[in-house]
Amino acid sequence: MATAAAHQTDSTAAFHSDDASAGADGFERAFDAAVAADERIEPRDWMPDAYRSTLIRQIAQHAHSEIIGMQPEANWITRAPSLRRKAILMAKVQDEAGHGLYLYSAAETLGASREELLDKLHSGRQKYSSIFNYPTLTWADVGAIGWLVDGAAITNQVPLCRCSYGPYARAMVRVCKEESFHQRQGYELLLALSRGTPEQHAMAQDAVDRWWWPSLMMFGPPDDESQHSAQSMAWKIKRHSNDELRQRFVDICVPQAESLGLTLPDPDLTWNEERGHHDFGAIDWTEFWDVLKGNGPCNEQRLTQRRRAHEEGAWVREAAAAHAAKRAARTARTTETTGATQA
Ligand code: BYC
Repeated sequence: MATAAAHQTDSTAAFHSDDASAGADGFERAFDAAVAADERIEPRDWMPDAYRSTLIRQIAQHAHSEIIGMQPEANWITRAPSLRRKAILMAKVQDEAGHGLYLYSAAETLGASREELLDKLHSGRQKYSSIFNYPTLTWADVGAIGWLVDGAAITNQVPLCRCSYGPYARAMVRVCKEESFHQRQGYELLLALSRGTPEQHAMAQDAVDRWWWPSLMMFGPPDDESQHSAQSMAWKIKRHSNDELRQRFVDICVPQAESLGLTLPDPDLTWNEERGHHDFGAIDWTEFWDVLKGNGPCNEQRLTQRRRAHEEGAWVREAAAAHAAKRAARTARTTETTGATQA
């Protein structure tokens, strides 16, 4: 049943129930009506095949991004400049693993197992965010990732809390709360560097110079080249277009950069009074598509490391499966004995 059951209209009630008499056309009409009425679609509700596959594609890519995203930051855990910074960074990287788990679980509700999705990631048949194919060269990169990458992620993901698919929307609520902490820690880290020695300030500026443009690419291709946006917005999976969210992010970052005492590396960045938004320079879309094709600075390293981590974790999965089987057998034996006694 949809969570918004109390608000269901008559036209969608059959679709949320097991009433097979509605027929295929009836189900489709009821699905469309439920989406139009802003009701949540739940795992056992009827849904078009393409809606299901679009969700699996987006949620899987999102989950993969979370777990691949652990790598560039984990690179700095052993070199964090203080125990406090190390503890914060470890907690953040663990959070990303948790986000991956919520998202793989959301995809499982659509019939895609975690094993199958990981296999697609490892064989290059599914994508992860372009942003994680760039290297983390200095400690300031940890700050730039928090401020810009997590900031872009929040801008993109807050509207996903209202996604039409219930399990994805609910996972996003918690993810966004945690991302807010991540964004703040990045901002605070960069502020400390920016107000530190001239060398620290320069390191913070260099990190922002390198991460700014790739962060803008996180929102995906421009609207006129975004193959999925129109349908995903009609289904209320996406609530805003790629360009709308990118613009929102730029408008948020400009005053924050001023407060940080850092500049954004775009000479064309100016306030446009008429539009009520900042104009910004041209994004290098050739670089974006090239990174998606596997030619970014770290694509190969990220996938190799991911495959290795998966192989090295095989014994954990085997042990967990053996433990689950043992518990299931014990429960079955107990039930048998209890059942026998009762009889
Ligand atoms: N990178 O038609 P479009 C994070 C692909 S991680 C790679 O506009 P859509 C975090 C797109 O998949 C942030 N590929 O697609 C973690 C499609 O190819 P396929 C991850 C991209 O889906 C750790 C093609 O380009 N967040 O938060 O309508 C530490 C055409 O694009 C990218 C999410 O995944 C890209 N940047 O819109 C810190 C959020 N952009 O699939 C932070 C959920 C596009 O047909 N995802 N492509 O082969 C979304 O909101 C949407 O999927 C996107 C793309 C806006 C990304």
